[in-house]
Amino acid sequence: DIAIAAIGAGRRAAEAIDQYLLKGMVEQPEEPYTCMKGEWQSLPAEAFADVALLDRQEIPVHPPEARIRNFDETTTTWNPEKAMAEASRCLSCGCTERYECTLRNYATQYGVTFEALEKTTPLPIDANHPIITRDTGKCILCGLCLKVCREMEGVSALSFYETNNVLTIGPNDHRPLDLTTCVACGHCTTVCPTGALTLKPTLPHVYRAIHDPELTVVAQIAPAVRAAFREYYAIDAADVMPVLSAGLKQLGFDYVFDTCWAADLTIMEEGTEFLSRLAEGGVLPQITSCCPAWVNYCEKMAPDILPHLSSCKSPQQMFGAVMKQYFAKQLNVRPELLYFVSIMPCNAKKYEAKRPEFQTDGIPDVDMVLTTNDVIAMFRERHIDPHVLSPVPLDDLFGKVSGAGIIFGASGGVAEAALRLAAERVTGRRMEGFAYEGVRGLQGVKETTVVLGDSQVRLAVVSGLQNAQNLIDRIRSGDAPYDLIEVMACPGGCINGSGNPAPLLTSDTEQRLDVLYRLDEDAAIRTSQDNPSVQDIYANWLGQPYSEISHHALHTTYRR
Ligand code: HC1
Ligand code: SF4
Repeated sequence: DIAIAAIGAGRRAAEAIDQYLLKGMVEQPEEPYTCMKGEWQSLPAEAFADVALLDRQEIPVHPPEARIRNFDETTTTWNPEKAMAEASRCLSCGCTERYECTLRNYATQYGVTFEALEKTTPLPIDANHPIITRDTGKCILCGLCLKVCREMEGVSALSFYETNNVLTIGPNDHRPLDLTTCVACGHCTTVCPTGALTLKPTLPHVYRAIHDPELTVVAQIAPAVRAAFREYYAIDAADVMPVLSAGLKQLGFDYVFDTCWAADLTIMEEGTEFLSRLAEGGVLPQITSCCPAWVNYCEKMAPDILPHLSSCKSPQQMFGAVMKQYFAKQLNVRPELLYFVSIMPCNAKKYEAKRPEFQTDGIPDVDMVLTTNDVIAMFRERHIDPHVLSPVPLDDLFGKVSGAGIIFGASGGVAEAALRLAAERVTGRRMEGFAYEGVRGLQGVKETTVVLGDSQVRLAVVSGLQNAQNLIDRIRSGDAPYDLIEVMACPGGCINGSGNPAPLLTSDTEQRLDVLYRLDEDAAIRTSQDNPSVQDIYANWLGQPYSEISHHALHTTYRR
């Protein structure tokens, strides 16, 4: 019955399914939010009755105003019967948006009136992409996905095309999305107003894990999440992580860690790799590989550039390896019973976590990725208000992070963190200043030369994949005289990832950048090499940076 409701009633059934999942009453369906375009009209009333029953009596999850806004903007009192009647006239978009219906807003703005849908033959749904479902039947040809893909991300995986006299938008050559130039950045899903492009659901998996008494559920929080979370809830930057940690503990997480710790670990490995390439005549420029959309782009569009990529796993995946190979042992639990959830500003991180490179004997290092938006949705669903939470410090063992790890979330941050290590290693002296202004800021391309003792390091930092493509062209033509290059797919870096709430103004992005640099300035530890809990993991497990154990656990090879 519930499955029928899910097929029939779109958004409301999706909510119901979430609730049943929460209570462990149904299995996670493969595609619970797929809408069949008007098919619901032929469903028996009981299908709706189930949804209504949940809405009215069992778990009052959503604020009534939000429901009313969705179904009847003029009603001021929540009236389930009326809402159900309204629902039967509602657009059956089936997207997972719960509180704000962009399509309805557009419809109002453009004065669209609705008539009963005629039955049409559903167009095939492309569900092969690891993180995105594409349902062409819901497309209203607004063109926003195409615009964001081409103009913001610089990828052009989507275009207008005509099939059987029907104009639609989709991948070039009608191929499944994953087989196009799509880098899985996820930005198209954030602008699609109808659910034609949606992210595959992750919340139900996480709810299920935190309700499973057999599992130890651990979270890591990425550097750029704190900047967007601070902005969304207007809380003090210094309080964001302890408040987030408190909220996650209330949701049921057992441990909460900061990905900045793993960013410090990455710098130990990537900085050492860079110095060894410099010393031994390795492939230069070395290019960062922590942005998964950039790695996807390289594999698909520029495989000849892959030898330039650092062999280091990203901080997300390094932390995954540490969890399953080290922390699980400390806790005395089997790796498959340690469920590791990343909280990221980025949907491509979901793609990265699913890569076969990052699994051991079929057990993923990172089990599930939530975005900042997902966590905000969970807090809303469970009535967790960050403003009234008592801050809870992050858990020990990986509890200390450096400012170098925090600035990873901004374009230029990885390069600067690496310089803070390289400067000390090359000169053999402690550094007095830590800021490298030449790599900071929101410009899409930054170039600078840094003098380290008797040596010079030539750097380029690019964000936005169209800028990366220009750089690739220059590398190919021998006109890229750099030693180290940082690439982030999203303009400005992870702070602008598709999993963070969209910044409304440029000043929001500037503020996010500012927050990370201020947290760095206020940090007790400024360099990755000074992080005592990173030093501990070398003493207790890895030996030296770039050692054989590190290579096995923390490095990879990208080739397609
Ligand atoms: Fe990023 Fe990274 S900085 S890629 O932008 O190297 O997403 O925040 O988590 O892994 O640390 C994203 C951010 C993030 C990784 C780190
Ligand atoms: Fe384009 Fe990113 Fe959407 Fe892929 S996920 S189609 S790259 S916008």
